[in-house]
Amino acid sequence: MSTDDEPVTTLEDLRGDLAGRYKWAPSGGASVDPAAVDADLAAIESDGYVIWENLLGADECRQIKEIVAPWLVHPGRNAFEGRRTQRVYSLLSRTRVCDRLVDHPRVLAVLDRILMDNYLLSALQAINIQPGEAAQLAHHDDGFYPVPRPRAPLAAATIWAIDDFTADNGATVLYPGSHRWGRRRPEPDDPSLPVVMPAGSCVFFVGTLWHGGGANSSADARLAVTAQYCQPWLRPMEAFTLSISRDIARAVSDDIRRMIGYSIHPPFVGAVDGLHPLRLLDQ
Ligand SMILES: O=C(O)CCC(=O)C(=O)O
Repeated sequence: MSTDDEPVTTLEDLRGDLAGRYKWAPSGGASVDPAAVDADLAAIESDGYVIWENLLGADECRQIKEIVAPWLVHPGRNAFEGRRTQRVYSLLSRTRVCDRLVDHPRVLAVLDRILMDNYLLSALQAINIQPGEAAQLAHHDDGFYPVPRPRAPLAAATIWAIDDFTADNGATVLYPGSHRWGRRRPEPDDPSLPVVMPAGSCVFFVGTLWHGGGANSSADARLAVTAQYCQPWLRPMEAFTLSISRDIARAVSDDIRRMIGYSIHPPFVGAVDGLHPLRLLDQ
């Protein structure tokens, strides 16, 4: 598989792209001022998260709300999903209206530094927390990968406020600094805070940060969209290669296409019949 005549003595020697035709290219995150990314990373290193206010305009939030509303029908099936919470999975296979959230340059710029090249989209969901919902079980998003802590994150998440997030309507609750914890869980005395932010804002946090959806004691529902990402050598939560048609794979951006599995983690991970998955889209 080596593309040149160099001898191959370790897998490192095979790091080049599997197919010369489909070269890795920088993500849209390359357009972000490196000083802004440095500041984001410093916040993430210190606290485990960073908040970006007003990345989306009111019209975009309204559009997302209108498109998603008809699918918000089923309550959660267990306490984790939330019995008074509605979730819409696989948003990418349903609508293009959230694409801009998934491949937002600010998000990709941070992912480019935290995860390995060819990181994957692990989930894209709408989460609507209704009045009367209790606080969600605290968790960290890469907790289902059986790799002991403390450790570097294996994943990262964004939660986009489509409605204003307030202290009493279910704003995500974070445990700042908990990304550094070892085997412990949050306890009642651990400092936590609700991510109060206006609609159109986004909180980014690493997969090791403890958090959960907040209780909603207000009179209104709280709509969010969450996009989650993982290392390219892990199995994503949602099997996008199965849920997304090839027509949709052709329609999305290069970054999204790469993140839904049309990419290779060198030297072989993600190959289809021994070839680069992008060849499927040439057919
Ligand atoms: O809805 C939220 O604010 C958080 C949801 C969450 O963390 C999850 O379901 O994994």
